[in-house]
Amino acid sequence: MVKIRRLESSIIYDSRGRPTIEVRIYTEGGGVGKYASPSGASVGTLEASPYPKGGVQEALKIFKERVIPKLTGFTYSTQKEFDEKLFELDGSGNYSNLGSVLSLGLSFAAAEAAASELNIPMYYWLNKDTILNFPIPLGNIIGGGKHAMGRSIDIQEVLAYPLNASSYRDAITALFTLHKKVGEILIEKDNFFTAGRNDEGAWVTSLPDEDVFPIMWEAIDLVRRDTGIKFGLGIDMAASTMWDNESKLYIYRKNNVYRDREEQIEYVIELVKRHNLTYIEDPLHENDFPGFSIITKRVGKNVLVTGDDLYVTNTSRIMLGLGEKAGNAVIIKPNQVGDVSKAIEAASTAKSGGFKIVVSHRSGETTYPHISHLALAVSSDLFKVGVMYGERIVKHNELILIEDRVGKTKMTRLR
Ligand code: 2PG
Ligand code: MG
Repeated sequence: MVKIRRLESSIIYDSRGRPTIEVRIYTEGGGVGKYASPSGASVGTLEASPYPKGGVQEALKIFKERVIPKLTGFTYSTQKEFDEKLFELDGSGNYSNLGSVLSLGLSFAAAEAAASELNIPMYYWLNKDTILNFPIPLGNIIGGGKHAMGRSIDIQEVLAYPLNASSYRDAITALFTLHKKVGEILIEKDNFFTAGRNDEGAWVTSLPDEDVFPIMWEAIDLVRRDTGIKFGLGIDMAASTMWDNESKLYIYRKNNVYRDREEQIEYVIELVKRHNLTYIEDPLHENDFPGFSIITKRVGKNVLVTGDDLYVTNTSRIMLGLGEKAGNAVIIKPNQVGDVSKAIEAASTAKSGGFKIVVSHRSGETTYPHISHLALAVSSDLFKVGVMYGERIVKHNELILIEDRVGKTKMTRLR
C-alpha cells in the first residue's frame, strides 16, 4: 500500500519546444515519481484531447484546485486502483476534463513513485508477471510527411527492425549502424541532401518516395554483411494525414498524386510486393476498418498490418478490429487513451486476440523512459521509439540497463 504525501506540477517542454506538464508525486514511504507526456503531429481524431478547454494554464489550475485536494493522502496498492481513482476524478469518460497530458502525467508518476517506494522495477509494478521478453526496436530511418514539414517524402516513416539480434544491445546498435549507413548512401545519391533530420531524428531526403527503398535495402545488406543481423523493412503511411474527406482522395503532396480508396489499397500492396515490406502502419485513414481487412486478407500472412490512428489505443475499437480482422498488429500509445492501465488493457486485449503489439513514442517526445517499462510489462513485440538522439535514446538506454542488470536476454521473435 502506497500513500501519496505531495503532488507538484510544472510546465516544461517537449522535443519540439511545445509546452507539456511535468507531474511529480511523493509518497509517505519516500517514493518519488515524475513524468511529462509527449505529443503527436499526426494525431488521430479519436485520441484523448491533451488539454481541457483553456489549455495548459487551465490544466495547471485544475491540478491545484481539484487534483491536489483529491489525491493528497490517497492510498493505492495497484496501478489499476490509482487509475480508476483518476478516471473517476476526471469524470468525463474520456479524460477531457483533466486532459491527457495531466492524466497520463499523474498515472506514470504514480507508477514510478510506487515502484520507487517498494524498491521494485516499474515494469514489475505494472505487471508482476512480467516475463522480460525484450521487444524488437522498430526504428524510423527516413522520414517525411508532417514530421518533416512536407519537405521530404510523402510517406511519414520508413522503418527497419532487426530480426535475429540476440540481445537488445545488439539490436539497437545494429539500428544505429543502419541509420548511419543510410545517411552515407544518401550523401552519394541525393544531390540536395543536407544531412537534415526530422522530428524523430530520421533522415530527410529530396528523393521521390520510391527511390528510398532500394537505398534502405542496400544499407541493410551492408550491415548484414558486417554484423550478421538481418532486418525487416516497413512504413508508417500515416494515411489519415493524407486523406481529404471532401474529395475522398489520398493526397501525395510532394509527388502531386491523388489516389482514391481502391487506388490507395492497390498502391500499398504494390509497395509491399515491389520493395519486400513486412510492416505497414496506417496504410488507410482512421475509419476504414473494411479497407484494413482487405489489405490484411491480401498480404497479412507475411506482413504486419498495424493500426495506429485506427485504434487510438482504445480497447473497444481493438475488439471491433479483432472481429473484422482489420490488421494484425496495433500501436499502443498511452497518451492516446490517457492512463497507463487503459494502455495495458488495450495491449492485452490485442494480444489475446492474436494481434502483435507495438508500444510507441510520439513525434514530440519528452526525456522520460517510462514507456520502456510499459513495453516490458505488456511483452510488446516491437518497440517504436526512433533510433537515436536524447529523447529517444533514453528509452533504449533504459532497456539496455535493465538487460545488463538481469544478465540474460530473451528477445522477442516475430514468427
Ligand atoms: C506515429 C507517431 C510516432 P505522431 O504516427 O506513429 O512516430 O507520430 O506522434 O506524430 O502521431
Ligand atoms: Mg503511426
